[in-house]
Amino acid sequence: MIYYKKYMPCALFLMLLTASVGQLTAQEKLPCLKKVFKKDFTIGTALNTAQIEERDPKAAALIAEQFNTATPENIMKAEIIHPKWDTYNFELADKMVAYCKKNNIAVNAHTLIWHSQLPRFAYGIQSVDSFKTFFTNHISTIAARYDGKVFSWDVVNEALNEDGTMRNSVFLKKLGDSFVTSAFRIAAAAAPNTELYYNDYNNEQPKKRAGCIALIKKIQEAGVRIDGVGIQGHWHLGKLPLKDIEESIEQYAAMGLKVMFTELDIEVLKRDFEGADVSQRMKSDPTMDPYKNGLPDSIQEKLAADYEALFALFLKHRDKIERVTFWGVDDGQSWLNGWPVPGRTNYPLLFDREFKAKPAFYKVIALKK
Ligand code: 9MR
Repeated sequence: MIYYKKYMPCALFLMLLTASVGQLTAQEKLPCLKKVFKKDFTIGTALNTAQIEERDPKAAALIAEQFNTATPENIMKAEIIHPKWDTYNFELADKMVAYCKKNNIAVNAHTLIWHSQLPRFAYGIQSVDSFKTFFTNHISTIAARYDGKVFSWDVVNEALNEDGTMRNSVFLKKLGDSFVTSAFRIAAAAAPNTELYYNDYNNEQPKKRAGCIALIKKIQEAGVRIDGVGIQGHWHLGKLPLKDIEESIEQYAAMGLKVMFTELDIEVLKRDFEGADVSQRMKSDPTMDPYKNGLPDSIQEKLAADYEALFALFLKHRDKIERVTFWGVDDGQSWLNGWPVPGRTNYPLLFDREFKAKPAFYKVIALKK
């Protein structure tokens, strides 16, 4: 990828940061994730609209300096990019592609087929034939438009239940369980120059992993191209499933797949279930939001230790891992401030709300020293 060839010096980031927040001196050098892990895997972030439009100069400087790949957090999802049967809205996706090109960032496009964030009209389609037409047009129009402009696509997102069976989505109901293979077949024809991935959460867990392996085998046995699998990685402080993650890396790689961690964050607040099913919610009460005024050092250290253990495992399997993407640039952006309880103050990423590197950042970097 040409995007990886040119890197702006980290010193520029330092100067901007020094000027804007006044917390680093010109002598201090903040290491760059994308450079430190250059020989291991690419380092990504999710980008929201404000970031794509460069509304905050501090975020803009940090993104360009730290990351060499990015995933649109929402703007390429069907409800935004394909709001009506015959209307596509490419404005924001085009902006993202241009922004990333300018900053030497490879785009992982997200996502073609997902049961969530579908446009309203899709739920109203009655006949199977019309649904097939919607499905085919949606994938081929969007995948063809961005072929050669994005590096990869999450072709299908979250098609599985926790027990490894197929989720009872509108796609399953209308098209049957071959819809996943069909989606990859259509995407491969429309986007021959784009890598194609299956993406899910909890697919490192043994039962869901077995379902994921069976699903991908079906695609491979049909002679349809699939290049990799994404493990989202929405995990919890002190509960990293390291053994399951390691087994998953090995088993997916043994199928000839590239392995990616696609939506990494570590939740520090209370939640009584695992995963990232956006339809699940919990009641709000003050005890659910204990760190409104800052994260205690003890929790900060635990977070750093978790990230250190995770990246040590990633490095051990650097030959199989293609990309590690954080689900957001800084803690202020994280979707975990709003889910499963609205309005909490969460701390799941490597950069804080002022875009300052947290202890977890330095622990991860120190693994390469
Ligand atoms: O981070 C995204 C958030 O802004 C949206 O409100 C949410 C809506 O469904 O989707 C979030 O991103 C999800 C991703 O697309 C797929 N895996 C789970 C992510 C977190 O919910």
